[in-house]
Amino acid sequence: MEEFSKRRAALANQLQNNSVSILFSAQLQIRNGDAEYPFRQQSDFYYLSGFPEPEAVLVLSKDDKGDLLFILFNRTHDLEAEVWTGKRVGQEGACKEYNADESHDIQQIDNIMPQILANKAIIYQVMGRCTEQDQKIQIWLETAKKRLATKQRSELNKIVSAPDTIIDLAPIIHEMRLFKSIEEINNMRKAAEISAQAHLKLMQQCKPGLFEYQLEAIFNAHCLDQGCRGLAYNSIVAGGNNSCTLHYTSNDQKLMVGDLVLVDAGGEYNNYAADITRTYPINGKFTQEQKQIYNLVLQAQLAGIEQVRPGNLWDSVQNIMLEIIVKGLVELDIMRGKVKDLIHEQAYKQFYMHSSGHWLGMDVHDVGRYKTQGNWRPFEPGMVLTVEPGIYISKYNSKVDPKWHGIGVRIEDDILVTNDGHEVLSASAPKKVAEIESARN
Ligand SMILES: [Mn+2]
Repeated sequence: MEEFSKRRAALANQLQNNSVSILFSAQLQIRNGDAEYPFRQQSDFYYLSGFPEPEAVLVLSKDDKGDLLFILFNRTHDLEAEVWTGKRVGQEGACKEYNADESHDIQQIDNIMPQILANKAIIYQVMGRCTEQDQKIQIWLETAKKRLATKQRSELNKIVSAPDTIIDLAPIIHEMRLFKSIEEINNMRKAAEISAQAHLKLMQQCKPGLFEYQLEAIFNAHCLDQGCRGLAYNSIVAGGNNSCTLHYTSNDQKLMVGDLVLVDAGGEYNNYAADITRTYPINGKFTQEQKQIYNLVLQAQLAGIEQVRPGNLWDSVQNIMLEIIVKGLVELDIMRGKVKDLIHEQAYKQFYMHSSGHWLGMDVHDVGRYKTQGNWRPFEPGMVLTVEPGIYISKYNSKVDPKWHGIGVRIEDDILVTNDGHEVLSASAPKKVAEIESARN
């Protein structure tokens, strides 16, 4: 819990005196009828509190001397409800286990929040995430103003005021979240290792005749068995031409001899995501064409990963990968023209239509800016990103020789920027042709 205290202190250092920061937990979401989706805490809220329950609000109150008060509103003990849905942390637990200075019953928040806001100058909140939450803060502010107006009349010589400035909290927290601490890196390493081993298992057990969802089942089982409480996102298991649909998630088709299967899947460990893609032949052996496309994507990915080191700019990864992919496609006579022109005209977009990757953390497409002041930002130690080039040749692309049809390849790894370069967190999932072919049981 000390880690969370440190984060609150680091955030507070960036907040102005005389301010109140307000952050809402995630809410339970209905799946259908009265059944709920599994609860997943809102990432910013978890980052600052470690608190695992819904119906909670985190408040950081910073006074005019700069002293910080951590106030948590959360559910109170309710023996009857706890019989149904399990033990709650309660107010005492919030203080003892989660280091809150004060904890109040969430039912009291409409009464207490206006008191907390009184005589403060600034509200920090995450703006525009949820209308209902934005409105609640407005109501607390209104109530605070009304109460103060009454007070002002009765205590004429006291200076009382309500906040008159609202600042978005999200960019401040998100810049912090972009740089992972040692504890966070350990969680991410674990998520990546479990997921990489799951990918290896799929390679070993894949065979023609299985359905896509059966590979998905093996992946999920391995992650849950190893301590992930869920997946970081919906798995993509795409056989044959389905691999050319970037976010294919129906996963309900039969895997056919001679096709590739693309699996983009990652477990979530302690709320930290892995995001790994591997592509391999369903019957264990690449055809000539599949191998040519695969090795081209792999060559691009390895060169892209090489660019990940402190000081290099975000777009250096995509630039080198594009050059390799376009040059390769021209050599294979899949594209025609000058490499430079094809890149400039973005002609490659019919085969490679996405970016080089994204930040990775608690959210699979994690928070953090990619540009500062209009320029691509340089890599710095502690950042984690994916590098995931792909080539997708749909059977519907009539301009291409049919021998290439239905070949969709993406290779994706999770990369930590270190002091002198990078570490591939997902390295234990095989990706060389020979490794993949020999992985089959
Ligand atoms: Mn990804």
